[in-house]
Amino acid sequence: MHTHIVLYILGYPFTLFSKKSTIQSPIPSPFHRRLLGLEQCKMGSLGAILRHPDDFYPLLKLKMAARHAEKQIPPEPHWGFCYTLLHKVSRSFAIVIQQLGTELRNAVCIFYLVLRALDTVEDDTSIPTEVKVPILMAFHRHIYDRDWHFSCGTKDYKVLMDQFHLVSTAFLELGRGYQEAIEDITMRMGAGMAKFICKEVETNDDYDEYCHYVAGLVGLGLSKLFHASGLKDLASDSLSNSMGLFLQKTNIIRDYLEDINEIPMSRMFWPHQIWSKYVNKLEDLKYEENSVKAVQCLNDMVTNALIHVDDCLKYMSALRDPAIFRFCAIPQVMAIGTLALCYNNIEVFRGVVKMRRGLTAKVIDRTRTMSDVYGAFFDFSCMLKSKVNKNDPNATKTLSSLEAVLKTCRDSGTLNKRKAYIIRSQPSCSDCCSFHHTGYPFCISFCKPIN
Ligand code: IN0
Repeated sequence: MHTHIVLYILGYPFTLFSKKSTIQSPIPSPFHRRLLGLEQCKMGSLGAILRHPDDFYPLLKLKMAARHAEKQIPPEPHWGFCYTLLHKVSRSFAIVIQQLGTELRNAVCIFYLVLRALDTVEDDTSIPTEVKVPILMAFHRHIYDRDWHFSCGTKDYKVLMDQFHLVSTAFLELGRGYQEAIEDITMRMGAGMAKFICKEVETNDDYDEYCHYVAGLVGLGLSKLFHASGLKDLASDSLSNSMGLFLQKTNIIRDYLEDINEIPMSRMFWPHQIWSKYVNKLEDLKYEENSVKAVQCLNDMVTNALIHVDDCLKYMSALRDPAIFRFCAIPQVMAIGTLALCYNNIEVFRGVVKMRRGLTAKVIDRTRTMSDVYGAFFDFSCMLKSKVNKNDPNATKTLSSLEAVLKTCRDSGTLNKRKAYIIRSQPSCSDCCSFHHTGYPFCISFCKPIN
C-alpha cells in the first residue's frame, strides 16, 4: 500500500511516502532513464528519513530549490517549453543549471534538449536503420530549421520531438558562439552514434570511443559553452572528455539490469573484452549461479571507470567560476558515490542500485568548493577500498587506482575541512552494505532502504 504523509513546513506541503516510491520511467531508452534519476518531486520514503534523519534538512532544501527553480521558468512560450521539459526529465540537473548566469543557462538548457532529441532518435528501435542514420548525420542542420520535424520516442520525449520547433526557436536566439559549439558537437555526436548503430562494443577502445561520442563530446561542448560565456581558459579536450566518460561509464555499470531486461533488449555497452573473461554471454551475469563471476566482472568495470578520476579532479580544480564549478562537480561526486555503492555489490544484477535520495540531496547541498570535492572523493574512495577483496582478480589494479585518488585528495591539504559523508557505525543502521564485515570502522550512510 502506498500511503503518504504530508508535512506542512512554512505553509508548504511536503510529501513523505510510507513506502519507497518506485517511480519507474516509462521511457525505454537507457539514456533517458539515467537522466530521470532524480526527477521525482517527492521528499522520499518515510522509512529512509527515519533511518537517516540528517537527510531531512538537505531534502527539504532541495525541494525548496526545485520549487524556486520552477517559479523562474521564463514566460516566453518557447523558453517556457524548454525549461518545463528540462524540469520534467531531469529535476536535479534543472536545479543545478539554475544557478548559472542567464545566457549560459539558456545555452546549456538547449544543448541538453538537443542532445536528448538526438538520443531519442538513436534509441527508437522502431526506426529502420536506413531512416535513422541520415537523421543522425544531419541533426546539426535540423536545429537551424524551425520547420523540421520527426516524430518518434514516447511520453516526454515524444513531446520533445513533436514540439522540436520550439527548441529550434530558442536555439536561434542564442549567441553565435553558443550556436557554433552546439552545432559542432551535435554533428560529431550524430556521426558517432550512426557509426555505432551497426557496431558492437567489442574492445575497451570501442567502449571509450562510444562513450566519447555520447558523453565525452558533451564535456567538450560544455567547455566550449563555458568559454563562449566569458570563461578565460578553455579546458583541454582530453580532460573534458574524461569528465563525460566517468559519468557515462558509471551509468552503464549501474543500469546493467534495467538495460538487459528491457523488451526488446536495449543495446548493451559493457565491452566484450571485459565480460568475456567471466561469462559466455553478457546476460549470464544476472543468473544466480554466476554470482561470483558477475561481481568480479562488475569490479573490473568499476576499475575501468576509475581510470578517469584523476583527469576529472584536474578538470574541476581548474574551474574558477563558482556556479560552473558546482554545475560540473555535483554529477561527478554523484558518480563516485554510485561506483562506491555498486562495487562488489551483487544487487546491481538483482535490482536498482541507486544512491539514497537523501544522500543525493546532501551531495547537492555540500558540493561548493574543490575542498568539498576532494573530501567526497576521499570518503567514497575509502569506502571503495574497504570493499576490495584481496581474492578479486583485479584487486591490485583497483587498489592502486584508489591509492592514487586518495593521495591526490590528501595532497590537496584540505581534507580536514570536509563534511564527511560517512558516519561512525551505528548498531541501529541495519541497511548498511557489507562494511561491517570488512573491518572498516565506518558504516556507509548511503545504502538503499530494505523494502
Ligand atoms: C550532462 C552531464 C554533465 C554535467 C556537468 C558537467 C559535465 C561535463 C562533462 C560531461 C557531462 C557533464 O550531467 C548530467 C547529469 C544528470 O543528468 N544527472 C541525472 C541523474 C542521474 O542519475 O543520471 C539527473 O536527473 O539530474 C548527465 O548525466 N549527462 C549530461 C547530459 C547533457 C549535459 Cl549538457 C550535461 C548525460 C551524460 C551522458 C553523462 C553526458
